[in-house]
Amino acid sequence: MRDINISELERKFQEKIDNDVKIEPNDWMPEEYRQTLIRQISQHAHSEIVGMLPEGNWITRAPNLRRKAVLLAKVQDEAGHGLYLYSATETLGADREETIDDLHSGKAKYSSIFNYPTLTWADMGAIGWLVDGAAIMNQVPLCRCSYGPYARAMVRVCKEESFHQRQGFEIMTQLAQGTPEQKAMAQDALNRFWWPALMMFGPSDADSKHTAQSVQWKIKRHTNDELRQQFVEVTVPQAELIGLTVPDKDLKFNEANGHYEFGEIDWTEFWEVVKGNGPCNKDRLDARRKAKENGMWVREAANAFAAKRAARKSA
Ligand code: FAQ
Repeated sequence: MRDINISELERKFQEKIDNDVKIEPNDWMPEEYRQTLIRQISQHAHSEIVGMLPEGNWITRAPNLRRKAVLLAKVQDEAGHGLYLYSATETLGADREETIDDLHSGKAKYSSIFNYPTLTWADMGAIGWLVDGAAIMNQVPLCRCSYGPYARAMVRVCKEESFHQRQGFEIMTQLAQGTPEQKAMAQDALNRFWWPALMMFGPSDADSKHTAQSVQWKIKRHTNDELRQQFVEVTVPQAELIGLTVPDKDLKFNEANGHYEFGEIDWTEFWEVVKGNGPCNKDRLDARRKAKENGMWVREAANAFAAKRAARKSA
């Protein structure tokens, strides 16, 4: 009897999804759908928070006041994105402290891209242009995700990411039009960030274990390879426009079908970084753990204040 009821609930749930009706926190949902969302949204939240570190590294060394103000605002935006996303996981019943502890223990994943170092100022341009550019390509379809709170959070996030992408492209444009040394610095940043940016879209469709189910549930609207291809289509002409060269000897425009073809991603490098063996994985987690320890007194003070106020109210 119970099985029949569950399959009826599942049928209605899938019917809603098929009709593009949003699933809201109090609606019935299959446990696997809930777990998939908690996994993806929490990894996304961790990426936003860890993603503050590579750019935070350059706030004190921005070349002028305007650049510094813009970078500071961008890094703060990323913190805001992380907070919306942690809140979205809470609507699914996840505990925020446990979610964050999973990041600090190394159990939870975050985007591979943030495990690469930011060596020069041009890296701020490359991150805005390529990393935020890839993030937008992935996140615009998430505005139509079947889960309401995630989809709505993505609307504002995408608007902000769009500003981030433009400020990065502006930095790259200026450097590419600058002195030969500045242009070389921009080219070097593109060389180092191009392939890791392509890896952000995740494993190839053949190796992606979650895509088929997530597409059926309309959590994902496109496959990893589809989004990666779109990113290449949009970004290669931008590089050409500012006189930079995409570091891929196999890249070519196929006149017959109107699409770019590009070289093979180094999947061994990708999985090594995902497993924790990238150039900065250890530094990134150490920095997050240290931030939690350093903020302990603030949380203790806030809790003590809240307890005192509650006691005063009930007296
Ligand atoms: N890095 O079966 P799939 C940003 C994992 S936000 C690390 O294809 P799925 C803003 C994946 O989790 C950037 N791990 O998985 C910003 C899974 O592991 P699991 C983050 C990766 O979920 C800009 C396994 O591989 N954006 O940049 C990666 O269907 C500048 C198998 O993969 C999001 O999180 C990777 N690149 O597709 C901030 C967007 N790729 O959980 C600061 C939302 C895959 O089974 C500065 N997420 N894995 O152990 C998504 O769209 C999806 O989760 C994908 C992966 C597309 C990332």
